[in-house]
Amino acid sequence: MNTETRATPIAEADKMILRSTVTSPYGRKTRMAVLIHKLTDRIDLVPADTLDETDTIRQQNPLGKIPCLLLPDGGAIYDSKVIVEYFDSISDQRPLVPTSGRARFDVLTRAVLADGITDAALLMVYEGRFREPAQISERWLAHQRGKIERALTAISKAPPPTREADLSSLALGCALGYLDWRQPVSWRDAHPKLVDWLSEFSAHEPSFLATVAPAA
Ligand SMILES: N[C@@H](CCC(=O)N[C@@H](CS)C(=O)NCC(=O)O)C(=O)O
Repeated sequence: MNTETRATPIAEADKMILRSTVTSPYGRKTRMAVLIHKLTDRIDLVPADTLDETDTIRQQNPLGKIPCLLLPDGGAIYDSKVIVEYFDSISDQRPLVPTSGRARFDVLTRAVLADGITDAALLMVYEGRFREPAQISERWLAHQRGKIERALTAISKAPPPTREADLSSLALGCALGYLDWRQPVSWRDAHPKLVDWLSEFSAHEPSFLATVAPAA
């Protein structure tokens, strides 16, 4: 995946553009899927600044969120889980989301649970980033912490497989990686099963370490 910084990216005839930073946990999920699906040569990674009102990300995804995949025909695909399913649809590798049956809904639901950890962690980080210290709501932070704690407890009882990646293992790996990186909560002491899960997953899924965020 080539990285470039031009401000108004236009997809080349046969190439897609992934608008994402290398620090976004949702972007990481899609970057892992690019590697797993061996699509690196077909995609350029172009960063986006979601706080810059002149950044074209706001036209490409009106929600102004990354990741966003730009297709050569001018179309845009978001959010991260839809992008992963799109990669499934154009790749000859095993799909990361089962195409039918109960397995599909189990993986999608577990992926939503894992993404919910990231959603809550991100809100905690944004609380510190966008508010003056006096405005920070401890009640809101505790509300988000409760979601993270309940989701970690639930997912540690039935974690995804570590040796055959699917959307939910990508989402969980990215969620735990984000908790380790930004540290909105400390989770390792209370969830040793997930600590083991993460080390097994990172040992068996090379795209996880290949997409690690730069030091905070
Ligand atoms: N549900 C979305 C969440 C994407 C998301 O929240 N991305 C963050 C960066 S990690 C973002 O763009 N934040 C900027 C904003 O919310 O304005 C997905 O799975 O792609």
